Amino acid sequence: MAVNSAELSQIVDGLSGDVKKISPKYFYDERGSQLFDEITRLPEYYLTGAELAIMRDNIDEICTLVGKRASLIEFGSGSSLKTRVLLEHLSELAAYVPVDISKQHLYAAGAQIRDEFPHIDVQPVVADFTQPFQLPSPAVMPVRNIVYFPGSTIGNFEYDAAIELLRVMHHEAGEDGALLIGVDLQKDPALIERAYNDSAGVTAEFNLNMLRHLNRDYGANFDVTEFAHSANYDQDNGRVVIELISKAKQTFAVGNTEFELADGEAILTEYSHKYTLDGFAAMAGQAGFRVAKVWMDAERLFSVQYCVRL
Ligand code: SAH
Ligand code: AVI
Repeated sequence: MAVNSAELSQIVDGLSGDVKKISPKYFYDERGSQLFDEITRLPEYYLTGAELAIMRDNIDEICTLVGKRASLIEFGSGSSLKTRVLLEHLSELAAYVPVDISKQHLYAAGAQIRDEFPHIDVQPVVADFTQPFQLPSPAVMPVRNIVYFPGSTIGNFEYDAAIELLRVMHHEAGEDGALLIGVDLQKDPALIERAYNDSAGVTAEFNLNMLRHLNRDYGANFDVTEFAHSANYDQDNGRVVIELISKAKQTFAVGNTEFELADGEAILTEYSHKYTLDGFAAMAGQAGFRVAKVWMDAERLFSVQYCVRL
């Protein structure tokens, strides 16, 4: 497979700063997407269960807000798990457009959705949603676009990048459109930390798999056995800091560029921000959205929010 030179430069740049970092989008090769699916089934990972419960408990109201003949455009659709609740209940949909960077996984999920919902026009798009990409034109003209962004994937973006991404969604939603988004909430730090340090070690495997992905597709030579998973909740900044910690002094290369790591030095692989309702509303406001409706689970662990244009 030819190495994508823009992505290679992005990886090398990220590893060249004072804090070494790699974008979380590199978690998601085929194995990474499967590992994420496993994470969603872990007892410690409260996010998925809470979000599914919110969707099921409020599906009639959500469907009324979505309305008829909308095009449902999902950013980072993965296995489209939560989307099925919507697809089962939306009586008329102009199209379902799942957008994801993880190609094989997206196509497999798209094919399965087509089998399960043969009446729905499913149009998968392989794209990095942080870069400009083309949306397909559905066979039936949609009345409006609903951008769906479940899972609290917004939390994997730093403040400015999150606003930029919300602005892209604002643009894709268009004049009459809206955003339906899953937003994880601040809570007991111990509960949050457990979700990212599961006892079965699946999150650790997910984190380490990023190095395998870079070795296979980007000409890196990480020794995966020389890294350990780490996830700590930084309460001051309301975010989980997920890192790979070097177990020894070592060198590695990505393409032709060599790097040194001290024993105990970290590579930052992901932030997972947790929000207050006010904090998210302010951020959405910066991108031109007003939060029109918030649903939460009984324990107020997670929220699903319906945002319209200001
Ligand atoms: N929405 C699903 C999956 C969340 S996991 C759920 O809630 O369960 C995050 C998903 O976003 C993965 O499928 C990953 O491949 C995708 N993703 C992450 N960064 C992306 C990017 N920059 N562009 C496109 N897809 C991305
Ligand atoms: C996709 N995203 C919202 C997940 C999260 O919880 O931040 C990714 C993840 N990282 C570790 N576990 C799950």
